[in-house]
Amino acid sequence: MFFKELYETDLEIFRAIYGEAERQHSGLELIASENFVSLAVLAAMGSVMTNKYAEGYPGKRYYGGCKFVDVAEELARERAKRLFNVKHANVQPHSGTQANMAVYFAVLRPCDTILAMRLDHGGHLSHGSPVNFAGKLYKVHYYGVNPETEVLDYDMIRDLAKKHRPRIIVTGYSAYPRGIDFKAFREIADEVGAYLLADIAHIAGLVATGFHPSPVPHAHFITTTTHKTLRGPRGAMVMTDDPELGKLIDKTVFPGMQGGPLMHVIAAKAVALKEALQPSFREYSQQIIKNAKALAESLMESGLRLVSGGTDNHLMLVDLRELGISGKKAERLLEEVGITVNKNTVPNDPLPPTRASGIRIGTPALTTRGMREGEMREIGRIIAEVLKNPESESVKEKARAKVRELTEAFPLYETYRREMLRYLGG
Ligand code: DSN
Repeated sequence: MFFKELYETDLEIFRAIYGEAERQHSGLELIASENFVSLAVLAAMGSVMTNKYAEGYPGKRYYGGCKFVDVAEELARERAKRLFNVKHANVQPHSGTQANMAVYFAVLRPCDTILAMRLDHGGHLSHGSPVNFAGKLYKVHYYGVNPETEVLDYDMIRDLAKKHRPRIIVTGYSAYPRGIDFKAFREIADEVGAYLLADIAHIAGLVATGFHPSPVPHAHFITTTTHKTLRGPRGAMVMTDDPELGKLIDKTVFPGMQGGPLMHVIAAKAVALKEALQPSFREYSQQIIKNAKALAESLMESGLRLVSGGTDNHLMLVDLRELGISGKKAERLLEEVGITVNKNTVPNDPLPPTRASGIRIGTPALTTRGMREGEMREIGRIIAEVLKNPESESVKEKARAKVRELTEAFPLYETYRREMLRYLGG
């Protein structure tokens, strides 16, 4: 790392980065979409590959000097294909939304119909929210979870598909704690002649290691971010098992919607994908799920209600309505004791997303720190205590002390922080 140069050039940014490293170490990160990358991934991201223009694809660039960035992109593509057992991968999209945009632009025309999950039931903005480009360009119809069970209801989805005849059906969610039957989705898509897009951003690491069923070969398109359960740099990919659709995706990403790819990020994606191909990543994924189950049980034993009564993946949704506090307030209360979560709507939420009636909690980041079921049970008890006693300063004080104990026992980025602190005179 080049801390000396950063320190001498820009002390304000140096301090902000140090502050963030300390914040990550000294808090309990339970945002379901976040994780901690390895130093190897960090090194690739902070590399000279950021300097290189490489419009096009390996072997077919619009710039000279692409010999080494070609190596990086080829490795990323090959590793993605191997990890997900799929025939084609485009590793250039800068974000999950842009990956989804590539799929829509490849097969939809403006005003075509999308069928996707409602945002307040766990869908994503880019699946057709009216405030997102997808909702503005396309006609969107929504499905939701079953009101009784709070899980996907494939008969209901089939009826909606038959009624609205979408050109594409979107599955894969941002806040859904249960498994997805991709085969059932494909059958519905086939019945109405629709494409199927599986956005596996949240569950990619679990899919890659076999702890969630794979959308391959069922989905025509698979999109994922690379920074959630996959534990790579911030970015995304589009995959397909159909080589013809793969060509269409490549053309759509470049020159269709992006210019120069972020080659340093693509190099970091390659590193993360190599890490994900190791046996230790399989153990990691399994532990994410064990941890989520232990945390969910602890929260429920402490009297909190979870949407759908638990979790099968890396996340859970706490419905706060019985406690009489909003998601916004719960997020703030937990932040005060060093626990980071995000407010989240629950199905049919009476509150707007800016306040929301729930919080979303996920275990990928703390599992990376090495925490196991015992720590999860303790964290569940701390969360429940704080939320049930929102006005109690003594409860918060005790919670802060316990959070400190846990974070000190599982240090994060220790050498990185120590190295930075040397310049700050610590
Ligand atoms: N995918 C969202 C999340 O789950 O946090 C961010 O867009």
